[in-house]
Amino acid sequence: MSEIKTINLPNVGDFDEIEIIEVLIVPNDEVQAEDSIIVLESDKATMEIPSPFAGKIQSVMVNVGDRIREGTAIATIEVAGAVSVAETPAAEVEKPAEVKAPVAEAPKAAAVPPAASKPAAPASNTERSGNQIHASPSIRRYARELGVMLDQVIGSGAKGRISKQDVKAFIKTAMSDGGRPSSGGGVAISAMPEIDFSKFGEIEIKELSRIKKISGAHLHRSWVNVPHVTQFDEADITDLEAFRKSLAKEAEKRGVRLTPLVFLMKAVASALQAFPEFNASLENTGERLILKKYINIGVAVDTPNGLMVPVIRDVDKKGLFDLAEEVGATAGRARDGKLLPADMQGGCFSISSLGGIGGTQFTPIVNAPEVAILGVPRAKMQPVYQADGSFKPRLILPLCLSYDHRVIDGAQGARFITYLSQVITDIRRVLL
Ligand code: CAO
Repeated sequence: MSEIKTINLPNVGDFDEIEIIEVLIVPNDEVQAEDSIIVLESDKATMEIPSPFAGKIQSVMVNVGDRIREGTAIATIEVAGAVSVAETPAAEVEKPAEVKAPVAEAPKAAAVPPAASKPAAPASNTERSGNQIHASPSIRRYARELGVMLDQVIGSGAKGRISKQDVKAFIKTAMSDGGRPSSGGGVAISAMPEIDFSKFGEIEIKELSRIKKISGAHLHRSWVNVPHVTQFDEADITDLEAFRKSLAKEAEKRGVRLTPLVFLMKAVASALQAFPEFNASLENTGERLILKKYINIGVAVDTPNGLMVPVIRDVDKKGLFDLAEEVGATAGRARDGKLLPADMQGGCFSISSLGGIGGTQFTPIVNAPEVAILGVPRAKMQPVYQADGSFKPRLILPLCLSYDHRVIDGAQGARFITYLSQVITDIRRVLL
């Protein structure tokens, strides 16, 4: 039995109102769940809003240029026996649906990649059916004004749809290919030469995922704009590991996995309270520091589509089990492509834990506009020299702290990581 449902704008982040730049549906259109129905643009990002249902569009209640807010009715849709993508009950259609990745600048307060959920598979020009170009009239006009041939632009949207950002990226590449310097926050970098690798052997071209493209641009911007220093240290986590293991049964009862990560988050929260300059962002003028009174920590999550950094809020106020539950659920949503842009905003500091995988050291890239990030490689048993001249096997965790040298000087960096190492070694210090 079919049912008429209203599609409302989900929560798309910290916007009061946001402008519609494209309406991609008309009445009688058949849409699949997750097909984009409108495109929104703020001064920081453009994002496609997907339909939470599969069905036939009955009416479209919005127009290009409208400014809409969370809850605004976008369209009605006839749904056959419907449950939304996010398995939203029929009565709760106004709940946030999955929002596709913003494709422009990172929102100022965003954690690493301002990317969101499951990306639409980008299609290259050659994959477009009959060389059909998917672009809205406004994008066509924009491209015409700039003299860009749209058939040369790779669209990153569903079915290769070309966005304004794709046109901008095309122009940037074209300028770099011409050997002219490209600006990256005031730094001129000459482009890498284009090489035909097929001259040397067989090759295959693989399009980067949308999330990789977005996070790549963000990481590059951070790498180029932030003068990085990485400071290394280690912590003896033998006692911490014994404590963690002693809690394993309780964790299991609560249905959560208590990994070293949540202890590290608590230790980092404690260090951020002790060293407020690490819980800060530098104003764009480079002249003032914005100190944050909340402690939100971004956790890098490895997903099939690329790196995402959802933010766990108020870490200082939460217990280990609650944090474990939240990290598990959030990492799951990241891997399923179900994060919203808001889930990746408002971070103060990030942790990149590769401990479950391996490695002895690495140099993480600061997740600007944050000013520091902790990289955590794998802990390993090591012989540790004792005062009585003997060696004892201890579990040693390496720590890698990268920071923005404009904000943090070397002595502060060393003090922070020493403090952090002490808290991790004796986690009771979190209580001090
Ligand atoms: N040393 C030794 N063992 C560790 C460890 C460490 N530092 N960190 C985790 N482990 C163990 C865990 O305890 C777990 O073992 P048990 O199940 O026996 O307890 C195992 O490794 C796997 O842990 P995990 O990785 O599944 O869980 P986590 O809480 O440590 O991490 C998450 C969660 C989401 C951070 C992780 O899954 C992930 O995605 N990591 C990759 C992050 C990344 O890509 N960073 C790079 C960003 S920069 O390019």
